[in-house]
Amino acid sequence: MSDLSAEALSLLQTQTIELPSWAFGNSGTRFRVFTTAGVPRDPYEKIDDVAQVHRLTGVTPRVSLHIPWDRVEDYEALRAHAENQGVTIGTINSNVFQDEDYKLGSLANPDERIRRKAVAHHLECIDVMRATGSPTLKIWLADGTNYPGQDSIRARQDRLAEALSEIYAALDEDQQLVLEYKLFEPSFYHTDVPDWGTSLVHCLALGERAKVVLDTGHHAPGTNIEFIVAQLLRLGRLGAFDFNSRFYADDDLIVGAADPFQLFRIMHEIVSAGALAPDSGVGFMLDQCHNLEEKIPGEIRSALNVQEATAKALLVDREALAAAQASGDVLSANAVLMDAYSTDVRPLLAELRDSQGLAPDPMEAFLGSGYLEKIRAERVGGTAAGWGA
Ligand code: LRH
Ligand code: MN
Ligand code: MN
Repeated sequence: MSDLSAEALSLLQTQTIELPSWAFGNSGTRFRVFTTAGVPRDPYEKIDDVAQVHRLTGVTPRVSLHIPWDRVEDYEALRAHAENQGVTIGTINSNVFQDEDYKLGSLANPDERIRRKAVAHHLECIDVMRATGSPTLKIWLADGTNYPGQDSIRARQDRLAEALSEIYAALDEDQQLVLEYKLFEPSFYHTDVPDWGTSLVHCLALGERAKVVLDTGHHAPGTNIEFIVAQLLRLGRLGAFDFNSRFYADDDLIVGAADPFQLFRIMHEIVSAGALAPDSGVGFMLDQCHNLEEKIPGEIRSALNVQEATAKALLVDREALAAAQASGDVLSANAVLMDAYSTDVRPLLAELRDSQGLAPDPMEAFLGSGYLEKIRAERVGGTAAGWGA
């Protein structure tokens, strides 16, 4: 198929992208949560929509849940529902940022009672992992301060390290923890886990089953994200991506929309390190909100953007690249990458889908399927993604 080697094609076929349950609910800005007709009313219906994206794209067989946004009575029933729909439950995200008690932080809070409450929430998440078969606990903390002197930066790191080690110790042998970082927001003076270095320091102290999660929206403008990817892969500590696009801050726009070239450069590092294989331990997840566009088409577009960037990265002529690099031929080396990036891989992917019994154009297939009309008629009173709940 096209210029892809048989090996590259089989790697492309095994790539999977995990979808966030919250991408399917109503969302908005800090000014307004907008409503979209037909959005899911509960976690069961969010899973139905994930399964619909998977049926059409063939590459999204897992869903991330966020607790308590996706809290249900019976998690085993939720797991069975997912499996009946042909998908599984992937990462469990904790949430210690929407409770009055967490005003001054969660795991790094100066108040022992609140730290205990935040640890207990993570233990609940580990129970949810057991019931749903989820292998990964994802932690993102809103912890930080707004004013110099508000709290001790160093004491907060110590409290955080202690709380994380308690959570890590509660994991089963076949479970892992991924720690997400974010430059700023909601804290504006300092954030307790602001960068990959801080996340890595905590993960190294915890043990081998603690890894860094890289949200592409959580960096300063101009940050070379593929450098971070290469470094974490080198150290075996890249646990997962939260893919999305940013123009300014944590915009949560469709991955590959703002900067498809950056997505390609990231995937080039992944392919170069052999980290695309399903057993590489790197999770490819989306973390997005569709404020203006329809949710399901937004997720289809996102999955296709990741797939296209991956196909382009697989097209890189690695032998020619290595030769140009070894001989110091700067322009030829750059041209090898640009040739791959400039290739239109859409026909190749359409052909691949056709060979897998899928519609060549998943977006067109979805829009013609009647699914949107059906959920708009059936689902009345859909829920917010979480932010506006
Ligand atoms: C924080 C974040 C984190 C949360 C998600 C909803 O900005 O990226 O991953 O869990 O958004
Ligand atoms: Mn994220
Ligand atoms: Mn974010």
